[in-house]
Amino acid sequence: MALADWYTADPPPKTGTYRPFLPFANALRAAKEGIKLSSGGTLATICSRKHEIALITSMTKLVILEYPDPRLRNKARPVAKVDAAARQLMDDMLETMYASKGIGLAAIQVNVPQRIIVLDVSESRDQPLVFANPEIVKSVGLVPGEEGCLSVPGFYEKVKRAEHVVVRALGRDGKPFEMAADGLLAVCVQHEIDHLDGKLFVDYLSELKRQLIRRRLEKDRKVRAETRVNRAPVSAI
Ligand code: K1U
Ligand code: ZN
Repeated sequence: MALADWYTADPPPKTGTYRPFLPFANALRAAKEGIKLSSGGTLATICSRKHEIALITSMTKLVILEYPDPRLRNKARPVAKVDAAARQLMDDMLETMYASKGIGLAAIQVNVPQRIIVLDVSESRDQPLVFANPEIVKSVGLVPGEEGCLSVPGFYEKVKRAEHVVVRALGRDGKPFEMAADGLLAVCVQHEIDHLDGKLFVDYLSELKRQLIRRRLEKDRKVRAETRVNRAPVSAI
């Protein structure tokens, strides 16, 4: 999402002529959701009134590739340094994951071949986790669990994964850390690391199931593309 560039401290009056000012609405949401404001406040005129504003760090909702897009098979390269560009990518990925109602996302899914994954398996959706160069250094047990994938929309299948894992990675601050995971977190971490190696959960299914999923998604995409053409204004055809 192209988040607001501005935050206004004082909302414009709700008169009959007032129409929602999108950047303002987004900015309020951003502020509520805890997105950082820059310190440089200034003044702007909105609806003939002066408002205090401050810059907000902009974020972007990225496009998620869909199976069987061959770019999902690319292998991600290690992140050399967690710099500002890597942090921006992490933030954009989190934004994309939350907007898509996912619990994880790998950079490969947004066509960036870097070893970065983001997750939030909390019910409150307020515990983001960010991993650069994640590696599983310990795994114990093998259990089946239901999996979905934002790149394979609408399909949920059982896959066997390690029950407990320990992940080593660099955090958003570039510092190394280790985290033990089990339950949904363990499943999700393994699913996301697979993405970085060009692997999808459908690869654990039978050829027959994979084909069925691929055909359905290809058909859906065709229908969507035809609907877009039919709805396009005459001047655009
Ligand atoms: O990588 C992805 O595409 C995200 C994926 C992560 C994931 C979900 C479930 C098991 C393993 C990995 C999703 O977020 S799919 C959509 C979803 O929100 C979900 C699906 C099943 C259970 C819980 C959540
Ligand atoms: Zn996935």
